[in-house]
Amino acid sequence: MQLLGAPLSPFIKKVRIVAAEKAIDYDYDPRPSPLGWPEGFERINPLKRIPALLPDPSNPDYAINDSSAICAYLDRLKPEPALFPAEAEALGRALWIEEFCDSELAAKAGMGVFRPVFFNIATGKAADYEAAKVGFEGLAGTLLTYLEKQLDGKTWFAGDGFSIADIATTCQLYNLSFVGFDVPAARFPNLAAHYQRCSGRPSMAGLIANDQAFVAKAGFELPKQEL
Ligand SMILES: N[C@@H](CCC(=O)N[C@@H](CS)C(=O)NCC(=O)O)C(=O)O
Repeated sequence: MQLLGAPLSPFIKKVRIVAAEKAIDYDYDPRPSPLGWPEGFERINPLKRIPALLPDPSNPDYAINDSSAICAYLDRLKPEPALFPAEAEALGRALWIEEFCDSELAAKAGMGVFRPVFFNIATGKAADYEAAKVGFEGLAGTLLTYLEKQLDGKTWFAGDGFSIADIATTCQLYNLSFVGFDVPAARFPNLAAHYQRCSGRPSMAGLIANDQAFVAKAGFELPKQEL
C-alpha cells in the first residue's frame, strides 16, 4: 500500500502514528501538499486533500481518502494493538474526540496559527505572529478549554487506554507546537501532560525528529512564543 501526503500535515501524522503503533509497512509519497499538487492527484482524491492511501499503488482510481477512513481501515487490517476501544461508550467518546480535533480544532489551528507562520515562511514572507497569536487565543479560550476539562482525573481521552482520540489530539497540538505555540502547562496542565505522554511515544517521536531535521536543513526559524 502507498500513503500520499506531505509529512507536516497533522492528518498524515495521524495515519503514520496509527501505522507505526501497529507496525504496518507502507510506501510513502510525500509530494502531494496544499503548497503543490502533483498532476492528476484529483484522480486519487477529487477533494484534493491529503492523506490519501492506495491499497494498490498501481490503481489510482481506487483510493481510501481521509485520515479517519484510513485509520479505521488500518485498524481492521491489523486489529492489534487496538486503537479503537471495544466498549461502546468508550468507542463513542473516542470517535467524538477524534472528530472534534479533525474538524474544528484542525481548522482553527491550521488556518489561524500554522498557516500565518509556516506558509508565510515557506513562501519567503515574514511569519505573521500577531495573527497567529489571535488565532491561538481564539482556540485556547474555547476548544483547548473543553479538551482540558475532558481530561480531568484521566490519563487518556476515551476508556482506559491510548486510542485514536489521543492520537488525533496530539497531532493537532503538535501542529501548534511546530510553529512555536506549545500548549502552556500553567493554563492547561492536563492537556500539556497528556501531550508529553503521547508525543514521547516512539510512533510520534520519530516523526518529530524527521521534522526537526527538515527545519534545520531548510534553515527555518520557528521560535517558541510566550503564551
Ligand atoms: N478530514 C480530512 C482533512 C484533510 C485535510 O484537510 N488535509 C489538508 C492538509 S493538512 C489538505 O489537504 N488541505 C487541502 C488544501 O488546503 O488545499 C482528514 O481527516 O483527512
